[in-house]
Amino acid sequence: MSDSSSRRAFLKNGTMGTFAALSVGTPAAAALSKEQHDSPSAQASKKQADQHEVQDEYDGFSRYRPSRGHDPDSDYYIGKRVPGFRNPADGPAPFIANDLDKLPWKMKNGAKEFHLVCEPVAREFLPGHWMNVYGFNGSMPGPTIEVTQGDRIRIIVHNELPEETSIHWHGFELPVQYDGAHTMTQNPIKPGKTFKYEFDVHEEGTFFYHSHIAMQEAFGMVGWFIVHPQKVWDPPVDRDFGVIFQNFRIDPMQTVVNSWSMDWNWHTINGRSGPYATPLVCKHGERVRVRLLDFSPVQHHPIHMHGHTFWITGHEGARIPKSAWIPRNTELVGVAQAADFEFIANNPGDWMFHCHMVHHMMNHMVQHVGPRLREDAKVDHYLTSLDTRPRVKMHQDPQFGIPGYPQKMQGMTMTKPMMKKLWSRREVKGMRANAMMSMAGLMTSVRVLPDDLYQRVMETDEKVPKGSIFKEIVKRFGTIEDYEPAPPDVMQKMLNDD
Ligand SMILES: [Cu+2]
Repeated sequence: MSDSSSRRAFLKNGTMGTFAALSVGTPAAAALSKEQHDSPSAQASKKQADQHEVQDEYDGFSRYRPSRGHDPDSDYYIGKRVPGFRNPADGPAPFIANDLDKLPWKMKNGAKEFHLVCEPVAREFLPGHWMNVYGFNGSMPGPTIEVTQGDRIRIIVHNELPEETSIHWHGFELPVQYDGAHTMTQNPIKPGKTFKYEFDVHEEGTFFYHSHIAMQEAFGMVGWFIVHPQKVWDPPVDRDFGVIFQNFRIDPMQTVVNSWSMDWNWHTINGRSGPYATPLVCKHGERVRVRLLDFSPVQHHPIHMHGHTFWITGHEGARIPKSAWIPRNTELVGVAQAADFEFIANNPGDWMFHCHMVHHMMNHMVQHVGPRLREDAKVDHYLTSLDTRPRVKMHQDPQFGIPGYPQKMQGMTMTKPMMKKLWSRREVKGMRANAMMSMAGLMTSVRVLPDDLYQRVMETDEKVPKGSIFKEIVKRFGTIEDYEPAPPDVMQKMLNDD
C-alpha cells in the first residue's frame, strides 16, 4: 500500500468513525455506514485513485488541507498542476451546468444534428417569481450544446419568436455564411422559419451561442457550447461546472424585461437567482473546474471564491498555456467573456462563490433601503401621487408578494412553499438553517464535502437535518467549541417550514 492510498484509507476510516458517532445507533445510519463501505462510487473512486496513483502531497502542497506549497516556481504551487482522481483514459469529466438541460443530438449524414428552438420562455428566477424572457427549447439560458473537437455539427434553428432572429456561435472560426450576423452574413430568420448552420469544429474550449439581435440578448438568449478536447486536458479534473451570470431589468409589478434600460435589478446564475441558484458540490481533495460566462448586457462581474485559491486556466478564446496560469481569489469577468477557474478542493465547507459588486449581491439593489412601493398604494395611485405617497412599511403587506419583487427575502419572510422549494434540492442538504439568507442575486456556493458526507448529501435519499453536514465539517476540520449554531428562532421557523 502506497503512502497516498494509506492516507486515503485513514481519512475514510477516521471520518467513518466520526460519522458513526454523529448518528448514534439509528438503523438508517448503520445501513448507510455499510453502504459507504460498499458503495460503487466509493469503490470506483478508490479504484481510480489506485490506478492513477494520485498523491496527497506535492512539493508541500496538500490536496486535503489548506496549503500553499513551498516554491512559487514549483509546478505544484497552490495546487497548480495537482491532478484530480480521474483517469484521463476515461475521457473528460462530464460537464455540469446546474439547472440547465443538455441539447440532444442525432448523427445524420456525418454530422451531429441539433435542433434549437428560439421562443418566449417563462423562467422561475426565485421560487414563485416567474419571469417572461426569451430563450431556447423552453429554457433560459438555453440547453447546453456539448461536442468533441473534430466533430462536424449541424444546428437547425427554428424561430418561434414573434420577431426575426439569427444565432451567433461565439468564438468559432467557421465559414462566414454560418456566423449568424443577421443581414451582414445571412438573411434574418423570419418568425416560423428555420435556418441551418453547419460547420466543422476544429477548436476546443469554452464557447457559447446567442441571438445576435441586441435586445434579444438582453432578454436572455444565450446557452453553453462546450467543446471537449480530443486529448483530455492536463491535469485531469474531477468536476467541470458551468455557470452563466446574467442581469436583467424587470420593474416591480412587471414580469417582462425592459431591454432598453441601462439599469439592472435582477441577477441570475444559470437562470436562477441566489439562493435558488444551485450550489456546486464536490468531494474533498478533487480537482475542480468552474467555467464562468458573463452574459450580462452591460455589467462586468468581479467573481470571488472563498476558502480556496484558484488558477485561471482558460478564457473564451482558448485554454491558456500552463506557464501563464495565474492564481487568484477574485477574477474580473467582462461582458461576453468566459473564464475557466481550476482549484484543488482542499478546504472542506460551504464556501460563497459570488460576484463582488454590492449591487449584484441583491436583487432590485434595495435590500438595505427597503422597497420602493408604499403601503396601501396601488401602482397607478403611486405614480399619480408621488408627492403624497404613504410612508414605507417594509415586508408586511401582501402586495410585496407581487411578481418581480423579491424583497420578502429580507427577514426570512419567504413563504412556506418558497422555502420548501429552496430546501428540497439535494445540493443544499445539511447546510446551516439560515444559509439561504446570505445568498441573493449573483451568489451561490461551492460545497467541498468529505467522501462520506458527499455520499450522504448527493447519493442517498436519507433525511439530512439542516446544519448537520456543516456542523460535522466544523467538528472534523475546525474548532467545534467555537461553533455557534443558527439562532433558534430562525432555525425553528425554517424547521417549521419543512
Ligand atoms: Cu456582478
